[in-house]
This record gives sequence, structure tokens and C-alpha cells, in this order.
Amino acid sequence: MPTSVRGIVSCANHIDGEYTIFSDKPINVKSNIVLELYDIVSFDGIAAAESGMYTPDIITIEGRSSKQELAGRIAQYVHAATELLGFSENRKNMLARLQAMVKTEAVLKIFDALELCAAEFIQSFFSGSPIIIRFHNDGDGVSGGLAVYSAMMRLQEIFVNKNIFWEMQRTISYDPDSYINDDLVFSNYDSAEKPLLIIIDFGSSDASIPQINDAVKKYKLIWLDHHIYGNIPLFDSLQCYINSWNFGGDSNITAGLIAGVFSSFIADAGIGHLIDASLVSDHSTYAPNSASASEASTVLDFITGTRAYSSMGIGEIYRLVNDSAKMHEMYEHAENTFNEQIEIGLSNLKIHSNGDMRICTLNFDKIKEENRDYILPGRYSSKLQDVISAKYGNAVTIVYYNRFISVRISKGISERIGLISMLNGIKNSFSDVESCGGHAEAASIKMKNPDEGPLMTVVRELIKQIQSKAAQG
Ligand SMILES: [Mn+2]
Repeated sequence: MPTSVRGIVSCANHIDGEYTIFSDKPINVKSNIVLELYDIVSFDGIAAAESGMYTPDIITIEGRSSKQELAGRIAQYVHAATELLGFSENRKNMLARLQAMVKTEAVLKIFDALELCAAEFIQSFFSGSPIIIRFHNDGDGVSGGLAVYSAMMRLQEIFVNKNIFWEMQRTISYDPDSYINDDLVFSNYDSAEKPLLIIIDFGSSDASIPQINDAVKKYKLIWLDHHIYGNIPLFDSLQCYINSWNFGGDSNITAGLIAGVFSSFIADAGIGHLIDASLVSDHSTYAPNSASASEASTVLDFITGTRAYSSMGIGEIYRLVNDSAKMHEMYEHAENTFNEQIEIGLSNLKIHSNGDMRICTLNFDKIKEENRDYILPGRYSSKLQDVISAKYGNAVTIVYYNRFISVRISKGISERIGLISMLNGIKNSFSDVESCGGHAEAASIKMKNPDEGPLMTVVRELIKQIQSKAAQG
């Protein structure tokens, strides 16, 4: 039987003619006439089972509501929905788990800040606002993405928000391309709540600042990160910028952990193993000593760092993670692929040994030419460095390919070498270098052109400077 519905437009998708209408709850409507935000509309219809979408033949626009009237209705609904989700019970459970796992005060401050972020997220979700979630393409980033996906699945059981977009981020900054994409997506909507952008595990760098400054004028931003950033006052003014360093913590409180806590206010189940995978993946001191966590971490690192799996969407990854037989199979495959490719690397390695540290270089083309589903070079150099340093102790691994030089340095010698200032010096004296970045143990150089000549000149200079630093030590 068709029911009569009367409500206020809280979000309009002008491209598809789809709207979120708020009666006593949010519902989806496809309309053949154009509706505007805050229109009061009525119609008779039946919602489709899957999407909850109404497609009435006739919609009547009865008048206009006020912003306050709609805000009041949404607030009332969000309050009730929050109770339905078991927010306060979930809060209690996560707090207890967290206090046992991470014994620092920082985590309690982060916990309080995240409660606010979760409330903002729920509000945006039930308003029907468009939401883009960008997560970094590594084990930590995708664990965080998956945690938010779990929370989203729980919310979708109550109301299907059709305006959700997931993006795996392949750069370490919120770059102009990403910003332009997000701006285009959001420009299709008019919504009572500003569009929401969620950033997980990347972006705390100078290169993000122009885009972030523009974005915060137009969107709501929830930004969960653990990368150290010097320019704290700027981002400190953002209410939902949760970087562990800003709360007296450090990178050991991973982005996946932060995103897991954020999500646990909404969905209590299934978040713990994602947090564990994230901690293992980013070598956190809080990482559990568990076989399943390291298996999950290996798989997530593998599928986000391998060309052949780059088209996997978040939903597909979510189904994989929750299928233990498939996970185990993928783990075997990942281990085999890694081992095979590391073997090729080791046999093509050039060794520029010097005293108490081993300096190795590798042309990544050797890996690429023999493998269809090769591992992304940055991920590969970290793995290779792990193997070399386990075998020989302190080591420097330099992997180069196309326009990039990727450098990995053992913790024990990173202070002595001072990689970042070294790379900045090289950038200033070689005009062929476009940019450089990273941290003391992992950094990279980007050349202006893929010419081998200038690239090899820079590689040789790098080796020379590292050797001279090593000799000083
Ligand atoms: Mn991370």
C-alpha cells in the first residue's frame, strides 16, 4: 500500500534528480520535477526494498521551510539514532579496550576529540549530505578506511545514504588533482549540512596547505592522521583534525587506530582486528603479537601496494578481510610474490659497502620486466631494506625507476646520516631534481625527467654523501 509522505528537502542531487527528504526520518526520493533545498514536499508512494528509494509520479511542492526548522528535525532524529546505535555503550567498550592497549594520556584526549567527530559524521550521514572518504594506499590507511566502512555499513542499515564516495589515495598530500575531483563531485549537490571530506593517514604536509585552505571554506573536514607536521598552529584551528602529535602522542598511535576508535562509536563489532592490522602494518610499539594481525597486515599492504589489485574497491576489500579462507589464500600468494620479487632484487643488487653499513642500489626495472603484478616501488624498497638489514645489520637501500629514487635507512644510523637535509642539499645543487620528501628512515627524490643520465648522477652523489657521513661516524 502506498503511504503518504510529507517532508523537507535536506539534500539535492541535481544531476540524477535524487533527493533526501526529511519527514520524521530521512528518505530517498527520485523526482521528475526539480526540487530545491528546504522545499516542503508531499507525495504518495512505496519505497523500493533495497535502496529505500521512492519514485512517485506526482510530487507536490507545498512551500518552503526554514533552515532552523530542518536543523531541529535532523537534530532530534540524530539524537534518537545515536541511542539506537548504542553510542554510549560502544563508547564505554572502546574506552576500556583502549586503556588496556595504549597506555598514554594522549589516547584519552584523542578519544574525546573523536567522539565529537563521530557525532559530526552521523549528522552529515543522516542529512543525506555527500561524503568522500580518502584513505592512504597502505596497510594502515586501508585498515582505517575499512573501519569507517564498517561504521558506514551499520548506518546504511538505518538509512541508505547514496552519496558516499571512496577513494584510495596514491599520494602523500591532499594534492590539487584530489581537490579538483572532490570539488567536482560536491558541486552536484545542495545540502543542508556542508559536504563532508574524510582524510585518513595522509596529507599532513606543506603540499596540502593550499587545497586544505580552500576546502575548509566549503566542506566539513574530518582528518585522521599520525604523520608529524611542523606547522601545527594552522591545522590546530581545524576542529576535526585529529593528528596524534597534536595530542601529545606520536606516530605509534596509527591512523588506523584513530579511525578505528572513530568508527567504534557507531559499530562496535569487527573493528578490533582492523586496528591490530594497522598497528602491525606501521610497526607501532602497540602492535599485538598475533599471527592473524600480521597476516591481515601483510595482505592489506600487498593488495594496496600491487599494481594488479589497484582496481579493488573498498567493498571488495571489506568482503575479503571478513573471509578467513580467502584471506589465508591471499596471504600465501602475497608471501610468495614478495619472496620471488625480493629474490630477483637481491640477485640484481649493486653493493657499495662501507665499514659498518651496507649501501645497496637496485634498478627497479629488473623487478618490473619479469612480473606482471609487481609491487609498487616504494613498498618494495621497504621490504628489500627489511631483508637486507636483517641479514647484514645497518643498511641503506636505494631503489630507482623512471623519475624516482627511493631511499631506505636503518633506524640505527638514520640520525648520523640526516637524510632529509641531505636530500634538500642535493635538490638545491642539481637542477634536474624536481622535489624530495619523506622522513629520516624513508624518503624519495623525484626528477624532472625520466632520463637515466641525470638520475644516475644523483644516485652516485647520494652514495658519495652517505659514505662520507658514514666515515664521519
Ligand atoms: Mn600510517
